[in-house]
Amino acid sequence: MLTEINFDGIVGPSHNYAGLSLGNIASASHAGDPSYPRAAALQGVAKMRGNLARLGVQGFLLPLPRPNGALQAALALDGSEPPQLRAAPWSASSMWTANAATVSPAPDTADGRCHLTPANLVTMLHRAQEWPDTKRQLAIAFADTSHFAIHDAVPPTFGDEGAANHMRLCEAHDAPGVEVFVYGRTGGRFPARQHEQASRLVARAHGLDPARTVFIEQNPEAIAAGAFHNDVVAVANGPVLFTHSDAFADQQGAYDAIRAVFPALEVVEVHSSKVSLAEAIRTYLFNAQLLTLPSGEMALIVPEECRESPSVWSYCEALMDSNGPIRHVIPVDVRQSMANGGGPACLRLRVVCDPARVDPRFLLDPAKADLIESVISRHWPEQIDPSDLGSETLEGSVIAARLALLEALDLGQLG
Ligand code: SUG
Repeated sequence: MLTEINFDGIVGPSHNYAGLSLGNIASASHAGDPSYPRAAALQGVAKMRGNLARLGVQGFLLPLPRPNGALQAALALDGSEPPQLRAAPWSASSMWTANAATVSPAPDTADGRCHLTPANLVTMLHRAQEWPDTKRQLAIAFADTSHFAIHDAVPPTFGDEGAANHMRLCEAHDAPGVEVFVYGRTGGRFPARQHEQASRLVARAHGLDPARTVFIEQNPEAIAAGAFHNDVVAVANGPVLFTHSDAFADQQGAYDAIRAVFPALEVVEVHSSKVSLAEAIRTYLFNAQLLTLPSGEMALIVPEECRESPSVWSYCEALMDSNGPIRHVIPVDVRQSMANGGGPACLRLRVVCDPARVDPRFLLDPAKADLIESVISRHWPEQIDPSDLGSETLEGSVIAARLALLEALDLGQLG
C-alpha cells in the first residue's frame, strides 16, 4: 500500500553555527553562537516520535561523515583561510532532508517507479558536498530497483535544492498527482538557489507527464526577504496549498496554472495584512509539516516560534476554528535547527511508497527511538563553539559519535 513516509534527518554530532548560508537570515544572525548538538538531535527525535504516534509510520536518514576529509584536503586549509571555509567540511547541514532529493512517487512517473534525484546544492559550498553521500544512503534505503530509481544529481551549474522547491497536489497520496516546481530568478539581493532548468531537468528525468507538471517562479521579494527556499513560504498536502500571499512572482497566475491541471486545488492563503512576509519568515509558519491524520483531518506541525508571535498565533487559532481543511496546529520545539534556518518541514523528506519496500533499518518504531536517543545522549557533544571546528579532539568525538549510531542501527556499511 502506498503511503506518505516522512524521512527526518537525524541531527549530526557536528551541528554548529558558522553563518554559512548567505540569504538565510537565521544562519547569518546566529553565526558564531555556541550550538548544542545533543539537544538539537534530541529535539529532532522528539518530533519524529510525535509524528510516529500520529501517523503510524516514520523514517529517518543518518548524518553524513563529518568532517569531510576530502573537502578539507581540496580546500588546502593552512590556517590563513576565512573561518567559513574551515567550517564547511564540518557542516551538519544534511539534517535538512527536504534538500536531500526531489521525489516523484510511482503514480506520477512514466515507468511506474518512485524516482529520487539527490539535490546538487551547488549554490553553497557546505551543502554541495552532500549529494554523493546522500545518494549512497538513498540507494541503501530504497534499494529495490523494481520500485525505486535513484538518479545522479543535476549537473552544475544548474542549482537544485530538492524537495524544498517542489510540491505535489493530489486527491490522495496514492493517486496520480500534479507536481509543482518553484524556481527563482537570479540577480536579486540574495542567491536564487533553485534554477528553472534544474527543475525542468528533474521533471524530464523522472518521466513526469508534462500535462501534469507546473513550473512557477518564486517571488523575488520573498527571496530578498529571506525565503531562500520556497518551503519557507508555502507547503502543500493532498489537494491543499497553504501559502503566503507573497510567495510567487505572479500569485494569481500560480493558482490558475495549478488549477488548470488540478481543478480540485484548495488554496489556504495567508494575506500579508494578517502575517507579514518578515513575520512569516521569522516564525517559519509555512515551514510546517502539513499532515493528513488517520481521521482525514489535516494537522499543521509548526515551530514553537509560531506560538510566541501574536499575529501568527492568532491566525493559527482562527484557522483551527474555521471550517477549512486544516483543523489542528501543533507546535514543536526544533529551536536548535531553527537557529540555522531549518524548521519542521526542512527536517523531513517526504516519500510516497509502500513501507514494506523500504529497508527497515531506516524506519522508526518506539524502541528504535529509545535506542537512538540513548546513543545521542551518550555520544553527541553537548556544546560546540565555532572556534572548536578544526580541533582534533572534537574531530575524534564527532567521528566516534556517528559510528556509534551506525553500529547501533546495523548500518555500519555507511561508515
Ligand atoms: O541550506 N542552513 C540550511 C537550512 C536549510 C533549510 N531547508 C529548507 N528550507 N528546506 C541552508 O541554508 C546553515 C549552516 C550554517 O550557517 O552553518 C544552513 O546550511
